[in-house]
Amino acid sequence: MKKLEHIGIAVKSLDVSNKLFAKLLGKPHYKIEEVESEGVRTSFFAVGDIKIELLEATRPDSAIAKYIEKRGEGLHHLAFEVDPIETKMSELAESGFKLLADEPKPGADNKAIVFLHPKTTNGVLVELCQERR
Ligand code: CMX
Repeated sequence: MKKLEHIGIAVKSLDVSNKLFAKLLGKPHYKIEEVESEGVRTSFFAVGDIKIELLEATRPDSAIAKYIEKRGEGLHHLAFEVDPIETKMSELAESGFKLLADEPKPGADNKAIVFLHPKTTNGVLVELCQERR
């Protein structure tokens, strides 16, 4: 892993939480982006080298809607930057981690992304991401 790239937080309302996190962090979000394929609307805050990604569900079958229904708002995933993502996926699969897809897919912030199942990572949903070139 190259670095912790961002921390994803599941929220019920991006509008409400954007205000809350702006107050907490002392600066506003710098962008909002919808990822249709994931059923999410996201906003980003910069804190040093790390980003905080707030995630709001855009439809009931979104992973974020299910997460909030089951566990409430809160820490959703940790995203690590990797390069190249395919090599890291093979390495981790060989080491016994369960990947949630065979190939990386488009995520927010111009990234190719893939997730590891939280049951194989001590209950923490882990995302691998790589800048799309
Ligand atoms: N962190 C930790 N555990 C989680 C979790 C999360 N974010 N989401 C679900 N789980 C746990 C559940 O609590 C549940 O645990 P128990 O069996 O102990 O109750 C278990 O995983 C299975 O969860 P589930 O509610 O039955 O949900 P699903 O199996 O339908 O899906 C998961 C779980 C992780 C496979 C699914 O959410 C997924 O594929 N996530 C990856 C995609 C994603 O999260 N997209 C949104 C973000 C997109 C972006 O960042 O752009």
